[in-house]
Amino acid sequence: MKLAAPRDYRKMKRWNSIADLLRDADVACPVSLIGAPVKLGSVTPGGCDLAPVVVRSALKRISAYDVETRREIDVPIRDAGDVDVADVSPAECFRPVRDAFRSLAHACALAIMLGGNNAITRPGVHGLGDLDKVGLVTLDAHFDMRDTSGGLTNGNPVQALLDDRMPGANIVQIGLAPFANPQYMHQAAREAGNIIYTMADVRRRGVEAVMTEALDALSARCSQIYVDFDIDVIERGLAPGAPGARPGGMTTAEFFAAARLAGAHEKVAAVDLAEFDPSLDVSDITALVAARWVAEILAGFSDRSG
Ligand SMILES: [Mn+2]
Repeated sequence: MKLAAPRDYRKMKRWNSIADLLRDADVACPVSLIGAPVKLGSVTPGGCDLAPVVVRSALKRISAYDVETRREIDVPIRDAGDVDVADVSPAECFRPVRDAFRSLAHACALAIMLGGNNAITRPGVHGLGDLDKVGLVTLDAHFDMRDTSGGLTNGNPVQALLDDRMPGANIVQIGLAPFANPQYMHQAAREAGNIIYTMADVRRRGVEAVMTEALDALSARCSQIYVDFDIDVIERGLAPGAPGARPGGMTTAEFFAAARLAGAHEKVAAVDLAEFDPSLDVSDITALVAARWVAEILAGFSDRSG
């Protein structure tokens, strides 16, 4: 009996990772990535500045092949490096982060910013342009509406944007955790006109329904949408490297589904991942969550028609 020649799987054996999609800073690509390692001004001081390096390294462990859709992600990513903001306050980082992110976002369809703490979100949103026309979705356990009179922190980017006259109706907040926010902030968010979905809303309706409704609502009134993924929206046990995370938060599966929908939406021009502190991580759990988040954004982006 003659045996068929074995297929040469050695030729197919290459492990393509998401890190293999990164290109140099001078190469034009549909998607761009920049690090903004802001750590000062954190309500809980830590090592959020370490995240961009750790996430890029973890991308090597994320295969570019999505077994569920049977598709290999092949979107090249312009890696613009990191803005030099590890030792400056949120107030001082505003201009360099906004300007770097603005030039990045103008040159591509989707710009990804790796924090850093959540103070990166205000300059990121300004980088897209006129606040009347920009929508913001936050996935965050917190309103991030601490008073700004004592200065900018990672606890007040949303309040700071409202102070900048961003309309509350342009802001959707998803995943707010019980017993993690004060009453006055909820009141202030409602009075500003922010659209609010608590963690219970996400659980009852499903993250896809909530995220789709949020993006549709902002599409109707905004020309571009920025989605801020504060990793502390995730259940603390599933994201130990998120200093603000609490038990009872979002599952990683829900977080990934939300990321894929954000990546797929034509009006989403920018996304950020904030509040990952590698110095608190356990067994690389949060690093791998953050790295797969990048893959999910890209998988969504690959679904765009244009
Ligand atoms: Mn936050």
